[in-house]
Amino acid sequence: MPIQIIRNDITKLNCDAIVNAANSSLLGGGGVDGAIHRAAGPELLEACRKLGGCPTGEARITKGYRLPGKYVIHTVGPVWQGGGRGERELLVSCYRESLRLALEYQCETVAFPLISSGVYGYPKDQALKVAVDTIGEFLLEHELFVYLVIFDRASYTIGEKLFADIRSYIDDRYVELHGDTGRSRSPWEETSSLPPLSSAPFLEEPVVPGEFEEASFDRREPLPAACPAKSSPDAAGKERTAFGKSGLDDALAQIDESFSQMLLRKIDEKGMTDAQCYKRANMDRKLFSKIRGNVWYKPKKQTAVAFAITLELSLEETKELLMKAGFALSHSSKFDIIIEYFIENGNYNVFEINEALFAFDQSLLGA
Ligand code: AR6
Repeated sequence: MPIQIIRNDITKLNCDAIVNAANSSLLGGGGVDGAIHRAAGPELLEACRKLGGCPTGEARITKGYRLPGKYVIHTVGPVWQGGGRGERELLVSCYRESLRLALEYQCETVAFPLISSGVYGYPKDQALKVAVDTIGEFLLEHELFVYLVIFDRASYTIGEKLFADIRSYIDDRYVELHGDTGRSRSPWEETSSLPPLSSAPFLEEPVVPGEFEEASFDRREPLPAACPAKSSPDAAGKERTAFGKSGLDDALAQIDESFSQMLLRKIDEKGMTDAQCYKRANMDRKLFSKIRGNVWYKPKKQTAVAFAITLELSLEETKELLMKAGFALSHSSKFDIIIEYFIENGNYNVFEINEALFAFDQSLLGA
């Protein structure tokens, strides 16, 4: 199951559990701790008193009281002391222990703040990497939906060099595209052609009724007789012209491999199991079942790209897979150029790509 990075106030999220970056007394404080206690009401403090504190790197659970979610998992992150005092291990332990508690309490959705990255001073970029790596690793083995909640934009900074590299890569591709046509508009003036980041997972594009009437047919089976060519003799004549002698029926009978078929073929060729593939792609099992069960399934572009990345497809293969879902990679979109940048650099880490997409205000890959 996937991890999704969102920008939001954690107290507003309706998850089974939200995680609190507490201190070892568990008696409240500033930052996200203060916000959670304010939103949950005084009963939370009463419940915390009974827990008798919590050592650094461990976690405890209480109810959520007036919060939208059922539980609050309180974990105590390390105070940053330069990195040589076991801070990383303790922070990893905070995420693991919290996730373990969430599973024990049958939570399906959990939201984390960026633990230790505020008052406790853990450098934000490193705190983010620990969070993403640890949660990502845990989710390879367990079924949970995890939100990593970023409160302030500064928390989400990819390395300066990577940012500069991607930016100049985008500039170069843009110049390639717009260089000959008078004034070359900078990509930084445009508004994104993609939807803005949202606090909820993107909805998968449904199969449009009628558009994929043959959805349940295997492509090797003959297509159903209900073709538009039957509507009038005139229309039939036009289609014969467009498709040559054999007509529309024959053309459709030779329809190419679909997105779903190519995806499943590539998974086999790479020697992966379905589960390995959808988990690495940061994808939900249910969504993958839909794709597997419907030969004409039309995914969202982010989903298709996430699979291409997981399967470590070349740029050409990525374009082919996208084309089968009706998409292209163009130099008119920052999202597309960033994807191209990572593929060309042989970096197929979905989480790192998402960090870059986030930094450039683009939609993220995966669920
Ligand atoms: N939603 C999501 N994230 C938030 C919110 C919010 N409402 N408010 C702040 N953050 P911090 P720590 C982010 O200081 O570093 C407390 O006093 C914030 O931007 O809350 O682990 C405790 O009692 C930052 O990125 O926690 C402890 O004494 C992240 O949450 C101490 O602070 C964590 O910042 C714990 O320090």
